[in-house]
Amino acid sequence: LKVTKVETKVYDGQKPGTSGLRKAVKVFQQVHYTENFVQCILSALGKDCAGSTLVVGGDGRYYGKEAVDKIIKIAAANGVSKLLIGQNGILSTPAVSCLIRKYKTTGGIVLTASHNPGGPDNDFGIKFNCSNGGPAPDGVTNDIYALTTKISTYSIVADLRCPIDKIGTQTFEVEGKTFTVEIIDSVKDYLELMKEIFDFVALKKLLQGGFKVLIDSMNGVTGPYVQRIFVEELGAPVDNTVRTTPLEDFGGHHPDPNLTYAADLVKSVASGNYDLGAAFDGDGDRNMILGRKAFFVTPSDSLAVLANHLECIPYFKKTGVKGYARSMPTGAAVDRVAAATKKEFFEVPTGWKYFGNLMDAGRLSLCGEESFGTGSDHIREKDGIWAVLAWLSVLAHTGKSVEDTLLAHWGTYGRNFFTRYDYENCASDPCNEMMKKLEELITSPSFRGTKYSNGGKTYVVKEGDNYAYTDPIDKSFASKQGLRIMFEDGSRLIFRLSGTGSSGATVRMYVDSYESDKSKHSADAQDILKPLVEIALEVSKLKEFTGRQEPTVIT
Ligand code: VG1
Ligand code: CO
Repeated sequence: LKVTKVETKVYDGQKPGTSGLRKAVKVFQQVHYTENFVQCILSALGKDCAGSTLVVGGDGRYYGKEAVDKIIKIAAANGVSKLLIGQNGILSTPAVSCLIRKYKTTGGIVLTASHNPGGPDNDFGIKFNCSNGGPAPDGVTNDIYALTTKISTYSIVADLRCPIDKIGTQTFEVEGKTFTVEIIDSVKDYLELMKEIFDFVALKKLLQGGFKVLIDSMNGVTGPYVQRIFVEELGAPVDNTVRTTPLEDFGGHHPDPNLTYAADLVKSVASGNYDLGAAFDGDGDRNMILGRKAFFVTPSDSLAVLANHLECIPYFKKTGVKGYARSMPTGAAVDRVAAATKKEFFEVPTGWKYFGNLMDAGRLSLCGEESFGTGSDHIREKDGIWAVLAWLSVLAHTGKSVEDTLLAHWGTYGRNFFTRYDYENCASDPCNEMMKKLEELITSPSFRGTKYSNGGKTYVVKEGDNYAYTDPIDKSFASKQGLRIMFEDGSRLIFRLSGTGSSGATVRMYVDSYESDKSKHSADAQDILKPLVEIALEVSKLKEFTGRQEPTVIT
């Protein structure tokens, strides 16, 4: 087979965001668009590209198979020696991370737009993960982006035909060199890892002893994983799992596990006889946990509860518990567990890539984000199925219900009330203007000490800034990671523009506030946080700038 060089032109805007390049499918379908980006990923590997092995797979969304085909042909032309590809292109994001680490590959290419809707009129995405299994750090994505602004040709083996529907190895002869493609079972290696981490005997006993779960894969990639792990291995009845067939358009839904987009699950768990409900996003790295009667566990609390119970998971008995971390906007509940257990604690910018160095350095065991992401150093991505198995391990060990676990946690540590308001798909210019004005206001010297009152509560500004982070391991610096307003009592308001949307701007407004008074712990977060929400809207003038009276989604 022969390599050909194809002339191409630069496409603007191939800049990876919080988690890879995410655009409308129609954008990726433009002539050479996908090819350009894939070529730049491989070019950015430099001398590590020739002879390398890469993992390839994604969440099964529309355009995934075409993208895999292009990657095979371009990888072959660039001297990659082997690709490990999930059958039919299916691999969850955590499974890719697992495979990269297990087979010590140079990296992997993940084809997903995560929680964004799929289908011909929706989104697609391409993300590169490095040899540690984690999303490429800013340094690498900046290199890839720089290459996309200069590209003039890409290399391809146009005549290579490689079906991806059957497990097995295929070899090709490309200009005298052997190129191998191994199509692998999408679930097997990930399942083996889960069996090393958790006590499957204990979990099976729980699920067969009357503890009922309802698990919703939202027609994303986790379906086959749920079937194999929860049904075949742990013996959950098959009708306790729903939407387990991966669909290219996720059934027309938004595959995002939260109270709004997983409303069907909430309804079923609220009215049914289930002890735990769970849902995952399109690529399987996010999770939502519900208790009986749909008692909602915020991701920030979920992280804190797991941190407080790691002794229930065999893996951590082996590795010990190193430290804890959360992204900056995440509610500060885990901070208290870290302090009480005298473990190291880190706050990092939004995006899982910022946890990787800490894990690689052996300083971080468990971390999470408010955006329904929870995970540990077993891989370098957040992991939805892992999170559910972790919760089941805790419940099997303590014999408590989800709700009682939370009440006990708040009783010990107090409760951090948290909410996030999303204003999706707003016009970009006014949002940028809002952020600019807000930054000027909150960083001006006179902002400190300002008093804001609402609903009978008064908050005094302690500090305001645009969050910046220096990685403790390699000293890399990330600036402009979100506007923070911190009050004297520890409450925080945070504003960010999303880095995962494919068009327009999405404003995220986060509110975190601590309450030690036990009598208030069962209150509704929206009631408790109302004064702070009003203050946030007032300070930012969000309604004026966005023209939106209400958020698109509240989580
Ligand atoms: C969002 C979340 C962030 C998460 C990212 C990727 O980013 O806020 O916490 O890491 O999505 O999640 P942003 O920039 O839109 O706020 V997912 O499940 O892609 O992989
Ligand atoms: Co995701």
